[in-house]
Amino acid sequence: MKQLGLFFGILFFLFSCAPKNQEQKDEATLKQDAKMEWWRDARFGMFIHWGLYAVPAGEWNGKEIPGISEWIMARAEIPVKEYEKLAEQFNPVEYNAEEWVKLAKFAGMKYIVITSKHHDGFAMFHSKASKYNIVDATPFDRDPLKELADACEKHGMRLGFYYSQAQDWHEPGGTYHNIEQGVPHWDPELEREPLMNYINGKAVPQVKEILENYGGLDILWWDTPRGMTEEAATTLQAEADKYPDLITNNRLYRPWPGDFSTPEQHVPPTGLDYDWEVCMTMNTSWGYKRNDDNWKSSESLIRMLVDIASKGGNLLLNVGPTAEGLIPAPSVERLKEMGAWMQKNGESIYGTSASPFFKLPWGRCTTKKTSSGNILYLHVFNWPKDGVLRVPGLDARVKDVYLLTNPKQKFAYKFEDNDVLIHAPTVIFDPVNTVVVVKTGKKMEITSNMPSLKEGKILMPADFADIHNPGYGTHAVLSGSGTESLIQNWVDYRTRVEWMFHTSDAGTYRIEALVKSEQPGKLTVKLGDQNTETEIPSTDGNFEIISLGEIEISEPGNQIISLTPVRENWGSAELMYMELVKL
Ligand code: H79
Repeated sequence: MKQLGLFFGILFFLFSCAPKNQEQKDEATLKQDAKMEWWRDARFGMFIHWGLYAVPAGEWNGKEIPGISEWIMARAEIPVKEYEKLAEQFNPVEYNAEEWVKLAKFAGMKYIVITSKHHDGFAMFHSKASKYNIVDATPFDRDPLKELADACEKHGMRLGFYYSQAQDWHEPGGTYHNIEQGVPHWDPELEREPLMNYINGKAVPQVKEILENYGGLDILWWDTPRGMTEEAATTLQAEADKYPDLITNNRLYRPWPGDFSTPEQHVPPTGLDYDWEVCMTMNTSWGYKRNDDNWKSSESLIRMLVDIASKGGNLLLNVGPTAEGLIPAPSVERLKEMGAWMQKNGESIYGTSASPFFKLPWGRCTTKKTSSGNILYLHVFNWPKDGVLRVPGLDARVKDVYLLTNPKQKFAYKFEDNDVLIHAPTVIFDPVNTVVVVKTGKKMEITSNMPSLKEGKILMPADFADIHNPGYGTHAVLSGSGTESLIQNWVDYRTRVEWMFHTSDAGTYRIEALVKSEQPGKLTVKLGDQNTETEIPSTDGNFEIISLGEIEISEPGNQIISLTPVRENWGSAELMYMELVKL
């Protein structure tokens, strides 16, 4: 095993992707590291979508409007003057900023980002630049963002504001979703003006207000640069630049670096080589939507946070408070359950780095470097039924193995070939995620367990795949682990399934897969610049080994192979593994 690993030449060194030595870094990188330090350590924040849209809560004139609640004005094509009237009904007297901050804190969140103005153009703070704001236009005579800023200050919570800089459906110069296609604004009464009128007349003054009046924001979160121009972007960026510690995202313009990138409603399958934050809803809508009961389970949310941390990213998890000013009960329940887990296991999340392993069939890993060595936090989602937790390719002096929630609970371990086998009693400590801590010496090397050529075959199980789901759409999911792992609910034709593998032999390979499908479909198999379309027959609801054609590998080494449905010919499929057979 060991020789094979070396032979493949795919040794992965721990922290190989982590920052270089301090001496080697230039001044700009050091400054950026210092600015991002708290954010990188935080790992978990609360997104709050709160605005006038909480009043209709997804319904207009007695009809349910499809889609996300904060988009109701555009989706139901509500005229500006009519939408404005919602302000008269918006009186969130139950709002208690301190309760929200305490809840976020209990959940283990280290920062909050709240909508100061969404696409509807309504400011949730007292603005002198536009009367269309919560203090001047509603019966609620308070500035909720001032109250939130004070509560955050009091409880040591970092604070950011979301600001929709481009889309402003209320203003003659603001943009809207289909402006770039030349579609007129749905309200003919709203006479058009140049973008810069709105930028200079409202966006810049309001951005100045939020940056100046709320005790120094930590984050400014731009959104949807539809219809933005470079001039508009640089004008706004000039305001942000006045605050050297301010962290901003990449959504001011397209493309735009910002300080971090923002996968929305999906978790990237692997880490990114840039700071990143997944923003995610607990149900479907961001803003409060009365009939949106599509709640994710607490278990899947905890695992999502762990998954993201194991890839080196942050999770900004959303709540959509009601028009009364309350965070909906299902959200509170989930945050409390996440908090219960985080209070016991937070050490394995905060300030950790990405996993040094390729894939771990039983779960995830996060790491920390200490003065005396390394800590591996093994997050076990699927507790091993055979009592053996295999840590693949770990070459290090193991000093201690114990349960994070009870350090007195030690685990026996042994080395076998290149792996460390931890003796895991059959009792499951935490069915959601048990964290086993492995302390090692300073020297630690990890050999990748990437699928590779063995006896003429390369086996790529479902749980070694990277599933690239679209943000808005149906998500394919992975269930089970090891030989029981399975990609299910592969319904969306935009979902791409991809494997990385290694081969020591060039040549022709036959592709086989164990698939279940109800109806025939078509897939594109892609490797390098080879694209071949191949048919998937109906398997009548049974798992069958099917052939996906042949591919040519011209050079040995690491490869990526992907399967993408052909749009017109896709129903759904389940997949257990793919195998390449050397011809
Ligand atoms: O604030 C949240 C969303 O309101 C905002 N970003 C997050 C953080 C967002 N704006 N646009 N999108 C997300 C992308 C979604 C676009 C769509 Fe549509 C909305 C697809 C379907 C509804 C707009 C309406 C474009 C097509 C129809």
